[in-house]
Amino acid sequence: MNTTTVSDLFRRSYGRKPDGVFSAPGRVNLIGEHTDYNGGLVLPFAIDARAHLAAGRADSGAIRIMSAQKPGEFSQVHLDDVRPGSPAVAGWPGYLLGAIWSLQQTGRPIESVDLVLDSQIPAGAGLSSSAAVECATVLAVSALSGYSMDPLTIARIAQRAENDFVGVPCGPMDQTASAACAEGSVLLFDTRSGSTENISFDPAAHDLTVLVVDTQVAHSLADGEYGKRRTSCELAAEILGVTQLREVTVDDLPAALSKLPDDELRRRLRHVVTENDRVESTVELLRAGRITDIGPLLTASHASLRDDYDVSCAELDAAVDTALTAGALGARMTGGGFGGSVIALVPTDLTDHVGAAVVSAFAGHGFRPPVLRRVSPAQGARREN
Ligand code: GAF
Repeated sequence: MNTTTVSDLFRRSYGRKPDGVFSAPGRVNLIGEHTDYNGGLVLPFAIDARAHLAAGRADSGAIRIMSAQKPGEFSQVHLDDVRPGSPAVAGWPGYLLGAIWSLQQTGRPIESVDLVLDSQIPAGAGLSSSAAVECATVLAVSALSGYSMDPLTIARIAQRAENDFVGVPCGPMDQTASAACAEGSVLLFDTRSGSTENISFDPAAHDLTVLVVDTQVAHSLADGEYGKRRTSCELAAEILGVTQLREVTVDDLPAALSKLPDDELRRRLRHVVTENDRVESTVELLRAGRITDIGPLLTASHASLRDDYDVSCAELDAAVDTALTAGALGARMTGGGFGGSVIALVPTDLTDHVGAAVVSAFAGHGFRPPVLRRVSPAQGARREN
């Protein structure tokens, strides 16, 4: 569905034209995983799958929400009931209502609004469908209320929705990618300083393709493992006497490792420190126009997430190993892990071959068939009309 069709659905649902159509993209993270809640570096790009939101001002005293993907479901919540934990906000509408609540928490009065959502980003695939919906909602409702907002403010409000309303303790990467990425670029986001820089990333110009393998293993950050990783990192930081693990450099690593009391904490630390270093190396290569050379860094990131951070799974490992054997220059899980998607950097003329090899390997393992997508770096959240 596109801007015109989401507008049509709005008109059919609410009997008038929307006041605006807005959209925000999903993302893949090229490299820099589980670093964003450690003050570290991340390097995501927005993908060309978006959540569209048609929005219109209303005077019903309520937020009314429909979704093209859930045609039978209609949500109507009085403005006074838009608060965390209210029975009225359960299920998928919670992402939109959470964004509106979070916007209210900034002190900006919000009026009632009618919304129609149409998202082409699969949920649970590790492609940040929820961040896209939150960012599109913040953008739409703030624009309709007359507030102009920069992308990083949108991202912060959207992240608060995820943390304090939906209840997922994520870091700032996904919402920042969805709000602030530029077409044809990866976003270097330093989560310690808050600085962002879009760096040119054009695989097609080098006859390369980024292939996403969605393992169809639905990941959930709410199930506790993600929170446990965060807690381990906070504990390691406390023992080392630093505010965040970002303060530990690769040079400091041997000494820091020797101060930690157990193997699990040591492996968590080693992942975070080496991953920040890999992001820096990747950025250097991209700035030098050497995109073809980043493959080994992607693959090393996967090994670290699998062996030190323990966030991979059999399907992710099979996708990475098969893609590499079939000719990918590098491959890694992307996002939180425990399922979700792999990205592989593949010479374009080998993309079909690599995809077929992964499908065949999944069948051989008895896994569900994966879903393959070619992705290109796309524009962050924007007003469509
Ligand atoms: C998920 C989280 F939402 C992000 O904040 C980030 O921590 C990521 O996992 C791991 O890099 O996508």
